[in-house]
Amino acid sequence: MFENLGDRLQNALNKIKGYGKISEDNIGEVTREIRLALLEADVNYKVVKEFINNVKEKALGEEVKKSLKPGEVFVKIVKDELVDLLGKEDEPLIVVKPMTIVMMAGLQGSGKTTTAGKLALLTRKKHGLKPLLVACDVYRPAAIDQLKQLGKELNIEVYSEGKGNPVEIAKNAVEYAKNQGYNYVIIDTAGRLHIDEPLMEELQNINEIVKPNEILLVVDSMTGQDAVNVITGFNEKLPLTGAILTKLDGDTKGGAALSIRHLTNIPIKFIGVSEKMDGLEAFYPERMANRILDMGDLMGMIEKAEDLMDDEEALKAAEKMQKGKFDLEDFLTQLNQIKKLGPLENIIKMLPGAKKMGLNNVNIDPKQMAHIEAIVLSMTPKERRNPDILKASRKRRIAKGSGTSVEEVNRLLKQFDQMKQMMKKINSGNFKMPF
Ligand SMILES: Nc1nc2c(ncn2[C@@H]2O[C@H](COP(=O)(O)OP(=O)(O)OP(=O)(O)O)[C@@H](O)[C@H]2O)c(=O)[nH]1
Ligand SMILES: [Mg+2]
Repeated sequence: MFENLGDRLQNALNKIKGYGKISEDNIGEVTREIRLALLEADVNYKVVKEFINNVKEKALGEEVKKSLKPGEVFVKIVKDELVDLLGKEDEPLIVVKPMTIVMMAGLQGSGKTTTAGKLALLTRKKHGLKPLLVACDVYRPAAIDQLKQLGKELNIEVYSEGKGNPVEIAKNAVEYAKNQGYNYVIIDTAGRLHIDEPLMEELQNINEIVKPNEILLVVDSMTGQDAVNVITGFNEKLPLTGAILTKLDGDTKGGAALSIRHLTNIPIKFIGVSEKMDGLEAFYPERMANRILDMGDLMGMIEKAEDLMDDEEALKAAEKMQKGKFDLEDFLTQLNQIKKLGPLENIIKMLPGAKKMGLNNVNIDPKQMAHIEAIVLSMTPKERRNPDILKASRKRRIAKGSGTSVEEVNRLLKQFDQMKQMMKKINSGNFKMPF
């Protein structure tokens, strides 16, 4: 996500960090590089121009002159400007009313149907809402089945009348939702290759009749420069309340994201980061700017962990760690929790300075994780609680049982020991993060 842009911005900013003085002359090269980086990432040229002007104006202002570390203040200015571009304040991501109606809009293939499913799952899981999906794409033959399939997978009801008038279907669906106790109605609509009159009219009609609380524009982030036309086209015809950028997991330059807010003033609320139903993330401008500039996204990392981990288990483990009583039995529980987080690489990337430490491209071999788990599983509960009793013959048995070698068993035990030492250090307050 934004990797190329991030690299280039970081390179430009690294140069200026050490500057003792900032003047019109010496920031010329850096601002030129920032300008190119943004343009090459497909950020709209008007947006880039204003970005650079703002940065220059602030950089040559009084505050920077007075500062002892002007280079670092410059980096901060660029970061703040980036946050501004991405959306400034955090918006309420989910509108919650006694009955919320959401309409999805967007071009063909942008990800409306998939995102409708993801949103339904998220509102149920995170906000405890009762979502109902509504099939209003009556044109594409397989569209209704696609939504029904998602509904089945998620165990969320799909309201459908087959082919018919989308406006009527939407109206009936809201009635149905009220009667059945649903409180979050998500209307999936048809897409077109280009913005055309009949599509817009249909969406406007649905809007007039069911009066959605939210109209979310789904934008494929691979669209590049043209995204701006799509976004302004929809924005002129419909009172959009937010945008969702999909396919940010793909090979996208990201510029569309950096232009939406500035050109339309609608907030980006979510980003799609995988094809799977849990691949929808809340969009926070500040966190995204941090990620782009390799300043890490610790909040995101913690939230992700909190979402997936079992609170009670985590608390128990933390307590044991504090008391220095963490054993291999606990380690096994932790391994299982970590597995729930998905590929570890994705988590490590969110650390501040991950790129600088070369951690953005690490490959954690799932086989190695499996070996570790097999070794611990081949121990008896007594051995896990008390690894000191592991002498040569026991180690041989464990190696054989787990299909590994005695060296591997030894390595794991050594690593576990080191981990325990580190925990002790952390607990005694003698530990400093390496960044
Ligand atoms: N990798 C990735 N794929 C996505 C994401 N969102 C959607 N897709 C894929 O994009 C394709 C199109 O998604 P749909 O949800 O069918 O798009 P749509 O807007 O409903 O399309 P129409 O109904 O034809 O207008 C599907 O193959 C989805 O799996 C995402 O965030 N990441
Ligand atoms: Mg669809």
